Amino acid sequence: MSVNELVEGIEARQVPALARAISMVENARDGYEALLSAIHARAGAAHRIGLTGPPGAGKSTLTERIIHAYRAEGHRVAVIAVDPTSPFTGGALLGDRIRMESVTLDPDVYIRSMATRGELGGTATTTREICDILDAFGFDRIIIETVGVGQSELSIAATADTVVLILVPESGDGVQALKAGVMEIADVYTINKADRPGADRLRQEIEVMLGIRRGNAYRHVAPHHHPTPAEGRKGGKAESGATGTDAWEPPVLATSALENQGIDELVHAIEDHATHLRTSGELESRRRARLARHTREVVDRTLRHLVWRDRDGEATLQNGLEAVAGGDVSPYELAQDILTGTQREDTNGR
Ligand SMILES: Nc1nc2c(ncn2[C@@H]2O[C@H](COP(=O)(O)OP(=O)(O)OP(=O)(O)O)[C@@H](O)[C@H]2O)c(=O)[nH]1
Ligand SMILES: [Mg+2]
Repeated sequence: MSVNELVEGIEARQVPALARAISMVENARDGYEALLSAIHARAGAAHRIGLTGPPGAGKSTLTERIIHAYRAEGHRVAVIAVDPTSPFTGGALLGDRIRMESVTLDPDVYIRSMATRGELGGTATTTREICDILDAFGFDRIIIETVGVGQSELSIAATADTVVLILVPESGDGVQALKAGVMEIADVYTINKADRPGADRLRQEIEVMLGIRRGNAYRHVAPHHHPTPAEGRKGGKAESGATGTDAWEPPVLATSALENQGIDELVHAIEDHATHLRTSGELESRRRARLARHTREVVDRTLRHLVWRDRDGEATLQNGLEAVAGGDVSPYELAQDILTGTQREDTNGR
């Protein structure tokens, strides 16, 4: 299928074209950037929801519940399950597919798993691009499920408009996760497995923690100055949720995906946040920031591809390593060779 055929297929909402387009982007096959460029103008209507939390927190079970809730409202829902730990597709994700079977026969639900590949990096970038395709295809709610609360998972979650952090009573890492910088990124918290003991305590702990953070944030604001909504919108501070009269206060919810409890409240919180983003002008500024970041990342990725793939940088590195180890060539000279695509033939001659 040519790029044009894929674009037409996406416009005609043909699932095979969608699947092929996603594979093309995932594998950075020839023409993928032309494809993304062609569909770019069609994307932008979907609300993107990042769902993250420790392994086994119930993210997939919760996702399935959220899909049902959205379908009941007539939304078209796509899910990308990103597996940052496994270099292969399948495995745990196959498990997800089986669990998701109650929704996979619905043509307005699309579930795709994506394995992260270390080498040339950029999982967050690729995730964003796959979201663009799903968005252009006509899914209006896109859920991105990532495992873990580390930096790379958070950067993937940050590709979303609304980030939901899922914690569980027994994980005990609720407060830890907040310390690790999740606080800055989560828009909605939910304690899943609330059917188990300890959920209330964790919930309170997190609420207290969030309140303290907010209190700390206010210390840096001049005492008698209350920013108007317009100021809050224009200033960078409103983006962090710390200041501004219309700042978002992340709710801390409790759910039981297993017993189907608290799902409506969770979906409402996500939708409230979506409304908040739109009405406060933050959606616009977030998306602008995301476009800037994305463009930078595309430049970086192109450079990496140019140097390491097209100019065979790794071979140049391996060839020159002996000379560097022997002290004849400095790493900086070898780096220059890699950047310019120069093979160093007589490494002993210098
Ligand atoms: N008791 C209880 N168990 C739950 C709940 N939600 C999910 N589980 C169970 O927790 C286990 C893990 O659920 P998943 O939905 O696969 O969790 P996950 O976060 O997607 O897991 P990974 O993707 O492997 O990190 C399963 O056995 C679920 O049945 C819940 O609300 N209460
Ligand atoms: Mg899962």
